[in-house]
Amino acid sequence: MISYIGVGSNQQDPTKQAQQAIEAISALTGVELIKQSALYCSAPMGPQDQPDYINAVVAIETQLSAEALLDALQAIELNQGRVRKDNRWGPRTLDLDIILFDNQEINNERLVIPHYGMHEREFVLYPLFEISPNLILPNGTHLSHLITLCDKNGLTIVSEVNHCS
Ligand code: ROI
Repeated sequence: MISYIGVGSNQQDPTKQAQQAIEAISALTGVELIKQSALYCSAPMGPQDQPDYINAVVAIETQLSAEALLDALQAIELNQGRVRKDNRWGPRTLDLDIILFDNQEINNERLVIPHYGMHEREFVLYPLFEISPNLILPNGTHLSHLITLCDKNGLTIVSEVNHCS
């Protein structure tokens, strides 16, 4: 089953955090990394008094259940120093979100898939579009359509001439 994971960080060397997280995901038992997007620099969504974010999306093939995958991703977050505070919209060392899981819609206490915020998050849609331009969501919406509705909001691909955080 193909699943897409969003990676985000704006603390403690975000580029390194993102790269290390992608390596950790690819090293998970029962997970094969299929594709990874470029690293993007994005303005913070939420309170503006926090650094820019590094964001990326990876496609994986996995035998794990969505819940087991979530457990594994949360273990990676903790291992990279994430402290779960009362900071829903605040800075984070590492955020790993399951954006899509197979073609499934999941809604329980732990998981809402497709990710509830993906439609309005340029830092999810554009990296996703980069690696999967023909993607269709479980409800039949084409990703290419969502992209036309979502402003880039200054999103840039990270390169050596572009120092983000
Ligand atoms: N803003 C950006 N640009 N990227 C993120 O990954 C991100 N993650 C979050 C909030 C605080 C909503 N803002 C973000 O959790």
